Amino acid sequence: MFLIKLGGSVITEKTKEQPIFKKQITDHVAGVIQKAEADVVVVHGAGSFGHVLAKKYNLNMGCTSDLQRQGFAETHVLVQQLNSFVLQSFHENNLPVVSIPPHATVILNDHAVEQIDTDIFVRYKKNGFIPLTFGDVVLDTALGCSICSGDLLMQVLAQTFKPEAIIFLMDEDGLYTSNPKKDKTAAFIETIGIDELHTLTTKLDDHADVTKGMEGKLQTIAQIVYQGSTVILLNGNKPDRLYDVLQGRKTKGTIIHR
Ligand code: IP8
Repeated sequence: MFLIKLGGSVITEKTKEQPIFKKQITDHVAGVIQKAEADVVVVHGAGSFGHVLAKKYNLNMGCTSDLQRQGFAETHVLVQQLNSFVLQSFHENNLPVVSIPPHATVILNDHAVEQIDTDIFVRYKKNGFIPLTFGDVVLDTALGCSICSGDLLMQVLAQTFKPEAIIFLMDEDGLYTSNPKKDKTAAFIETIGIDELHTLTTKLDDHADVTKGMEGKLQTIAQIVYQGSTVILLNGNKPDRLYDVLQGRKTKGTIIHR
């Protein structure tokens, strides 16, 4: 099976303050998963539906004031809305998808997983469903509340399902030696080991979102690869590449290995 993360920058306009869902591209990704008849578990990021408010109310630092609790609720409403949009898109593409919301199934303790109901994912999957979860606001024993990123969920679900490949769909073709949006000399990386990954993190960390941006993402990916899985980074705006991977074919993307 494949574990797939739809990055927030693929399914939302992440550079805009206003939450805008990118329905067309989400439909296209869902259509590719349907066409490939792939066995999948899907996670999606929050993009502009989560990071703007989470930052405004400093939610990753906890919920200690009434204002932060209001901020938690406001963020909860928006990420839940995004999840409904993604759910609808998958459903319209005839995928038997079911939403598993982290705010009701995950408890963190100072950002680390204290409790998560992975059994519900396993059971839905055994019954032929596609579990769909997402970056969300959650309870945190030490902090009151914090943010559970989709990347953290990928790490936990990778341990649970031991997928043949773990795919991150992002808004670039994969990794580059430097930020391709700023540096024209950036060279594309087809394959990289986790040891070298550490050398890239600082160079790529230009946009800090509440879950530590690219640096946080690469740290989590390194953990996933360390646990024994291969990670593939693909351009989510070119869903045919996802189709190739789901069909076991080679395509343009970055493979991260031990
Ligand atoms: O986009 C963040 O999830 P991510 C979730 O996967 C919130 O990092 C609520 C900001």
